[in-house]
Amino acid sequence: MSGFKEGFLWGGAVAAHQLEGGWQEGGKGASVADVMTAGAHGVPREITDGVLPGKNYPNHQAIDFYHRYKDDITLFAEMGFKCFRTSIAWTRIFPLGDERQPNEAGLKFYDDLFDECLKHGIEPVITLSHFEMPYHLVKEYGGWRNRQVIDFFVRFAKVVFARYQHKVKYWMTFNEINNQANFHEDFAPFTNSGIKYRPGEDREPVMFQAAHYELVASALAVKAAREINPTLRIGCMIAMCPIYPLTCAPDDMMMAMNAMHRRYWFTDVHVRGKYPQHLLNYFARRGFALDITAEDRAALAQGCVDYIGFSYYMSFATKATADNPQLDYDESKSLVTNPYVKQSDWGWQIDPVGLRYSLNWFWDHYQLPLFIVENGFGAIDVRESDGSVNDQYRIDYLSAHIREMKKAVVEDGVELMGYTPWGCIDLVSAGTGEMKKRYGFIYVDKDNEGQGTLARSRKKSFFWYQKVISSNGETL
Ligand code: P53
Repeated sequence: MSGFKEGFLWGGAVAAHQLEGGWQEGGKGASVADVMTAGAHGVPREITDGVLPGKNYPNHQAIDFYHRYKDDITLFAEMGFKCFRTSIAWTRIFPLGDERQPNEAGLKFYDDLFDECLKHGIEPVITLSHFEMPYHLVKEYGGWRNRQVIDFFVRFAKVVFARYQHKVKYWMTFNEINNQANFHEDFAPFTNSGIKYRPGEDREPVMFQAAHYELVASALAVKAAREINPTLRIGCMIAMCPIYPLTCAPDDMMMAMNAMHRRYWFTDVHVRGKYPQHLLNYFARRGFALDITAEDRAALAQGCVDYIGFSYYMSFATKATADNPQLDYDESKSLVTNPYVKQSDWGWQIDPVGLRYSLNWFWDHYQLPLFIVENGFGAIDVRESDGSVNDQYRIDYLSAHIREMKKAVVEDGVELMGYTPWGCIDLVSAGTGEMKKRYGFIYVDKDNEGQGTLARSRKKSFFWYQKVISSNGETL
């Protein structure tokens, strides 16, 4: 093969809460994203106890895609998108999360959105849960600490599979389910699982328990999808930051291997339907008594995913230290700077070769089709007086990554379904809540304080990506 296959899914990716806005329209309920304030690089987003007056909640309006999606999809079509990855806001369909009947106005919104995509020949690719679970489930049930949430999620999944089965073929269950491996910080436990830790709580077993319930819910959703319509394809979604050893010292290598175990075991369960032995041994060593039933194990075995969706932004590095004889990985402490790569303004290590490595790593481990559903460069854009944005740095980042992706396909023989760069239109950053951390090919006139006309304009990268798609990845 000399290049990307026919029908390769070029497109772009977003998530409902980061662009829709309309947070109370059409009967929508509040989600975890609606109680997070704006932060900045080094300033964490505040998670408030409900929506409080006087705070800045950037996701409430976001970029108003809820009202402007037709124009935005027209711009995606102009770039030549073959697919568009977004998520369904769970709170549009089940505003509280524990209702028996779905909200018709929310269902209708996504019918219209998907019809609009299909009209332009753009295939929707849909994530079920992308950092936006109903806040009511957090307050009343403790989020994914609670086994009952499995039933609520599976009900939601069945409703949307049945409703959209003829419009959406490719689905993913939980976005970046493995972010919560970083359980010492507050962001990932809350966005992944609606978990707020209590002071002094032993966080790690709580994370494993929540992740287990999500994995069971994911497996039950996969099974349900097959029963509803066997042509549906359901993937997992993993945040891939490969972890390199800082040196070739054997202990550094083992530290990196353990770190990979601790960040990527989620994929083993999604793909193989069972826990890897290293993790069961770790639970035993740490004395974690988790609620994992025989019924759960059967569900996991029957709900293995069809493909692996993953995000790739950066690689990590780690090293062994004398105070850690078991070489246990703690993401909040174990990472070191890689001296061989540069970083973005937000400290993300830029490593295109790491994408080729990641593709090979997934392929060697799992032999399932892969889908790069996020990749991109968050940067500060400057708009010239004529309105143009000369984002050559973004073009450089993306073209370097596509080159490595091509090597993985052409030279290494990895099976790759598609590529959807993140934030194809500027949107609210998940990690910081900022607008100024931009990823888009399309500029949106809005700043960190929420000021701006929300007008859309094409950046230099817009025209570049248009050529990438029309040449099927040959013109970079
Ligand atoms: P932002 C951390 C590490 C890698 C990906 O991130 C991450 C995160 C969380 O911040 O999230 C994914 O907006 C996520 C998107 C997110 C995107 O990467 O923090 O799936 O929702 O916007 C970029 O720059």
